[in-house]
Amino acid sequence: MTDLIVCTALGMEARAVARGLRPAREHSRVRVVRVGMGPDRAARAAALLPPAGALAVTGFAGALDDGLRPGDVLVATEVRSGDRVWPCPSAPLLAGELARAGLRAVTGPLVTSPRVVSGRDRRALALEGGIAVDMESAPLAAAARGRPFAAVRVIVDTPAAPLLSLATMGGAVAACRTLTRIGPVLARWAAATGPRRVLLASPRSFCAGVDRAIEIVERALVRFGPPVYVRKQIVHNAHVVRDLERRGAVFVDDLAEVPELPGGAVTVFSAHGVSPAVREEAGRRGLRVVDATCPLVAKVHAEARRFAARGDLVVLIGHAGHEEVEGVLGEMPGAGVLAEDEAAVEALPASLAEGRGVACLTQTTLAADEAEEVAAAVRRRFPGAEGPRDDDICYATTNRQRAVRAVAAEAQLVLVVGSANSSNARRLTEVAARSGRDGAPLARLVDGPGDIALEWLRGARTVGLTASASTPASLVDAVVAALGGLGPLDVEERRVTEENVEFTLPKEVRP
Ligand code: 0JX
Ligand code: SF4
Repeated sequence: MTDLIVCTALGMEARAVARGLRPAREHSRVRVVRVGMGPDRAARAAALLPPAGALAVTGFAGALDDGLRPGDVLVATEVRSGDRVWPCPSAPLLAGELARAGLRAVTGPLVTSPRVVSGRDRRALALEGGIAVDMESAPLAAAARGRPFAAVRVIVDTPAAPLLSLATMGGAVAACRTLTRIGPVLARWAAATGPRRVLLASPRSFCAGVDRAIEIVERALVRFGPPVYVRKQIVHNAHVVRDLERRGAVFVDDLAEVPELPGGAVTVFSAHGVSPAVREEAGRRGLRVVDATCPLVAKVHAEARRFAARGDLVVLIGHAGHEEVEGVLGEMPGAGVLAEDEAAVEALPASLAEGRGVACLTQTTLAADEAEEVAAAVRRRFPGAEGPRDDDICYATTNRQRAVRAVAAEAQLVLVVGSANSSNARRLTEVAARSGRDGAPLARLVDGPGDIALEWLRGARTVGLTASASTPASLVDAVVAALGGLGPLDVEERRVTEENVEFTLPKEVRP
């Protein structure tokens, strides 16, 4: 059976994409089929197509959306014709891959029209929600009958530069070059198709501290109205931050960026906590603070103050520059030292501990196995050192690491959904990479489906999937949906424990 059939309307489109597919044709069965122009010819050709693992349609398209420019590559999230809609769930994967290939990829609904549209027709289709229009995709989408299907079109004309204008003719040459670059991406997409199993690690995604922190910002926006200032990212997730920004939150790196407002600007401290110096500055500035520090981070602060007050040297195991680490170190000036790894512990001068006890704390989001090795080094270096407590690394971090270990043992690929600046997301990825049974699985941190490289999926029949404590569950759903566009999915959950932790809200935003 053919692995991939790529359909185009015109001969020039077929030749352009075939050039790009040439290398792929050496090791897989790829056919380029010219179906002719218009839905009727495409439907007739579709009826004659041989069976194939995956079906794609490519070529030129017209923009309906004013935001699209000639040369943009539209990856259809769905193909519409009249009342019929064919979803194309793998669109985010393809769009991400095209973007990494250097193309300007956008996703959105593609409408198939029976004729070339212009003027009023174009506006009518735009009002129905389509962002681009072609004349062949719908009958081909219908012919796919549930097999992986993709429609990838290069925009050649726009509402401002309609078809057959001089500008459009010039654009056709550039569009052909773009089609050639789309070829290898379609080949990688086809190579990633096939049935697979997805093992969902559970627990995954938001912890109680993140739920609370986001709710605090949402409630502050409702109660006080925008703008609500937030010191640092409320949690380390780009999607959460973008969503709250849209709703009126203003994220600042430093309190100095918060303006003077009558009565004091409403300012939220992030889930990762702040040092006493930041609290003092907020007090001096008369800011109306709402503290979203996770109670479990606050507990580590309290331990730091207790150890420092009794005169101990306090070794904090954590990562330099992380906001939580800066906040905790700020609680114990002159008493706290940071150790990132065993070597850092060995390098601590013995004189630091002369005449005083030694205690040890950890950041809440470390890899439990690594942190234990560093803690053991602290105990070797300073016999009698107290701590860290088992629950310094919080319940959510521990549970997500246990769960990812369970799925990694069975998977060829583990996807961790989370942002690159999230400590717990990075630790989950590292834990997964160390947890394979027969050799480590490939473990990758992705912010969303668009970050998944198609080559990782090639041959990965079992994919483990988890998300950091700061990642919305909707992003995991988006990854599952996108993988579902590559073939039949069998989704199973691997639950290692139940979570039922809840925290109360601070009084400023309590109902
Ligand atoms: O970078 P971290 O893992 O500490 O933070 P993130 O990703 O925002 O996770 C939730 C907040 C955790 C605080 O302990
Ligand atoms: Fe709190 Fe743990 Fe979540 Fe951090 S990861 S916010 S410490 S529950």
